[in-house]
Amino acid sequence: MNSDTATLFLNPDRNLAMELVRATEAAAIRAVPFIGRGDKLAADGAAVDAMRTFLGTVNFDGVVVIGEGEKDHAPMLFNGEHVGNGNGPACDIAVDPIDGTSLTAAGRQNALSMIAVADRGSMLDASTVYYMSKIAAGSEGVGVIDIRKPIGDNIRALAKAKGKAVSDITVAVLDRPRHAQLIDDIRAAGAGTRLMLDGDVAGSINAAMYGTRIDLCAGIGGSPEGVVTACAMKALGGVIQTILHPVDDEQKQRGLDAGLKFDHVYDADELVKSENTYFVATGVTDGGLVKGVRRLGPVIRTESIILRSKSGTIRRVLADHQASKWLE
Ligand code: VTB
Repeated sequence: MNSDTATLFLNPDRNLAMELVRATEAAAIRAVPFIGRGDKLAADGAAVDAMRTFLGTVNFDGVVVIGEGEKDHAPMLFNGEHVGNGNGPACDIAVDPIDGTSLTAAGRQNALSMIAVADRGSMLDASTVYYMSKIAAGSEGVGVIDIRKPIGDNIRALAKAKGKAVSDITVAVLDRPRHAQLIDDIRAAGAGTRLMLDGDVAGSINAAMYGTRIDLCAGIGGSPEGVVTACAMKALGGVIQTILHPVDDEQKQRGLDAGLKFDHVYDADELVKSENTYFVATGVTDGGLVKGVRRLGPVIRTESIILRSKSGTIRRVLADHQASKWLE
């Protein structure tokens, strides 16, 4: 047992994520009435309100680095807002009360409420550049995948590292027109795709966890989601590599002015400069990572996943909440 392990198990400290999960549970529960109702803003508003309320009970001093937007556009959980009760570690926090508001409004699967936390000042602020190209895999992909290489090379290298046939490799990709060539290249290499309407954070986590059907997650997705994914990858021992993808010269200039680098590979250590990361997510609707909120007689059942980089522990938490305490 090395000294770090001994320290952890001889002197266990608290797992902040065990408190944070109450905020994602609350957000998921409050989003339920809006599932399938066609109003993604109303769903998001209910989840934001619930998440912020419960974050106020958590013993930490969090600053929202990735939130609902700038203060003049987002009344709550705006970038720069302080959350938590102020007693405890100074942290950066990335919140997505609903990752997949369109999924929720449409009543589709894979909507999640999620939070990522790391030491104060450690999360990359890439808010000036909305998208980044990403590739993510589990521990077998560490030192094996390379975002600068063609997807076919990465598929073959990962298959070899995992001891799998290329034909058994599945790559999760957001189902977007911008990915048409990527999807063709994946299939031309002999692998299969798992097309996602939304949610490449869950896609990347599924690629990094054991026992899932996804081996790799690739494509262009949100920069905030890339930072959140990096927090999860550090807990899972997985790998993520990203390259910022500005949509126009104006956005690229804003990124340069913010000190961001282009044509540069941001890996997990650059996306979040901390070895003490937390990630929690609660299912809003059923999905590949966790089940959605269910009503079972007098209880409301939530399923959450809780990850922490220091221990590498992966927790799944089923919670039965007394419906009478949640429903007016
Ligand atoms: C991405 C992905 C997110 O929205 O940001 C996507 O990372 C947005 O892509 O998980 P488009 O702009 O092409 O719609 C999500 O899927 C959900 O927020």
